[in-house]
Amino acid sequence: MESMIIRKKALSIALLALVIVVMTAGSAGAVKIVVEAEHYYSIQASMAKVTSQVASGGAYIHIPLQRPHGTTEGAPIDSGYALFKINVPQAGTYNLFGRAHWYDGCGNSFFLKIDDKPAVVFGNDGTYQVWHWVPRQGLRISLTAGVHTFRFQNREDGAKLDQFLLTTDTRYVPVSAETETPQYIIMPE
Ligand SMILES: [Ca+2]
Repeated sequence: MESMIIRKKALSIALLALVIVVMTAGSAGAVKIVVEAEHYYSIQASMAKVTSQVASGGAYIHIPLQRPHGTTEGAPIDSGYALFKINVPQAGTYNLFGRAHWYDGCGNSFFLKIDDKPAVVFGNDGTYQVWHWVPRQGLRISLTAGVHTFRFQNREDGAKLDQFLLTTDTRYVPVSAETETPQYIIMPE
């Protein structure tokens, strides 16, 4: 009887130690994935790549400004998009940020569709005419290990994207342009 209790105690101590090891490994091995927006897998107009001295990697993608610029919250004029294939190294909760440049309050968002999930509005903040990371606290998403697709799609003309970033470190907030991590980015053959 007593040896049974001792064995149970030893087992629970071993389990606790295992939990601690797993938790420590998780926080120490935070994943950060940085993708240049111009390194898409595929692109469809009116989403377009632009070379630029002020963009990270010398390029960004955008929905070009229309003449006249759209000033109502109507449907997008086309379904232009850029599609990315990212090989996520470990399952977990990730925060997603985009380094964006918005024209104005009617040119400050994309639709973002991850895998087969419904598209969400990405951006729509009030910072215009300057590169900045959005959303401020990141978009919290759950990802399995393996390949996932990220589709930034036309919602408003005048919206630009330079990079996007995924991290399991939920306290991390990007400030300036980041160094790309090409090992996670799948490009066409
Ligand atoms: Ca870029």
